[in-house]
Amino acid sequence: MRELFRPRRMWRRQQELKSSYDVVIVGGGSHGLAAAYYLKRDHGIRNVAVLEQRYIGSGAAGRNTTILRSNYKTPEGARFYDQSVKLYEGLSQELEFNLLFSQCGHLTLAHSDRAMFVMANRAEVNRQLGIDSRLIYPEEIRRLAPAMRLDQGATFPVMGALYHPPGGIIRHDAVVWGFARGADRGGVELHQNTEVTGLERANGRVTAVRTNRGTIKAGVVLSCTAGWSSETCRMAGVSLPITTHILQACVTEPLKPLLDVVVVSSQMHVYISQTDRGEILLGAEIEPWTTYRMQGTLNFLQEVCRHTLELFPQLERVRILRSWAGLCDLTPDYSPILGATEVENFHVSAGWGTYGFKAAPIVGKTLAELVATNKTPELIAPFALERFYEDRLVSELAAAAVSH
Ligand code: PYC
Repeated sequence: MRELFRPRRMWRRQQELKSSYDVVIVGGGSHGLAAAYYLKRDHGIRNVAVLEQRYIGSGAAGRNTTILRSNYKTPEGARFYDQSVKLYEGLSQELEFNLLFSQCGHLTLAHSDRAMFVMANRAEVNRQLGIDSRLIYPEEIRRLAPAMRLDQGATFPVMGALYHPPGGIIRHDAVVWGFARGADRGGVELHQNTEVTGLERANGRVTAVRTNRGTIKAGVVLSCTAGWSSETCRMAGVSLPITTHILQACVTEPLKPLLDVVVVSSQMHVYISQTDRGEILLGAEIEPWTTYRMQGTLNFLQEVCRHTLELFPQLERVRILRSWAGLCDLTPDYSPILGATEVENFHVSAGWGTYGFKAAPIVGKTLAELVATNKTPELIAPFALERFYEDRLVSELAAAAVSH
């Protein structure tokens, strides 16, 4: 009998699709699931379906390098991601799901006078918004990352770093599962293996969503499909200024604890952290060609290892276990496209490039508010699609180590 009252470990088994929902969310990744969760939590909206073409978290949410931070370049960006980190801080407790969030700190290395200048500027913008972020020098870097090579003999000697203590890593699958279970407990329906094949429109609105399991009516449609955003939005007749690229990453075999901070080098286009399992997680720059083909390359492995060994020569004999690629949807200013579109009841979360995972909770919360109130929250107003027509770009160019 007690079994009956035990909370569900994950989410309910898939049901039949209903003929209509108040809100249909396309994309069962971190953004779509967070939106579903906050629709119920903040606004009591539960007649919601999340449609995922494969399995929950099979897209960008399960392919990123798990880094969270808010040390962005623009006030609009830094303010926004700061709210996200703050929500992440309370999420394990709120979702009753251990997300393994480790605020171990984030170091962006500077290898030139120019980089030192850029980092000092970023620290200034961050600190004006109350974000903990400062320029530090080799002595302090050595204390934070004793295993890292800091001598002047390196190809790119380290002159300093932007240090961001609240940054860190979180278990990405757990974030997805936690939001999915939270949304499910609130009554939201999660439909995996449900591919959206078309959107029907009338009088400037989306009226129905066509899927491989039938057509459903929708009051509001949210597109949260990351790398596939251009395709989803095209179905609604919305054209986005996005190009799609792949980003690759890999992990080594597990090692004893070696690195207790996230290390990023913009000049070498590499970011390095150690997972809770002990693997060294390595990421590199975005591939410059546009593609939807998530195929890894040998060149990526060679380059990411070459740069990592510049900083950690002791890893020379460590084996790479796995590598993977994910899709990134890049906008011209490297900031997202978030909120309403010219189609009245069709809203988007798109254009994240490599920043999407960091933003999941605040995207979910603000999109839920937009749906519930029909008003754009002030925090996301700078990221409206119209900015590209009104020349109001929010440039996050070079706010990451991924050649954008
Ligand atoms: O912006 O922190 C970042 C990041 C890491 C990997 C891709 N982007």
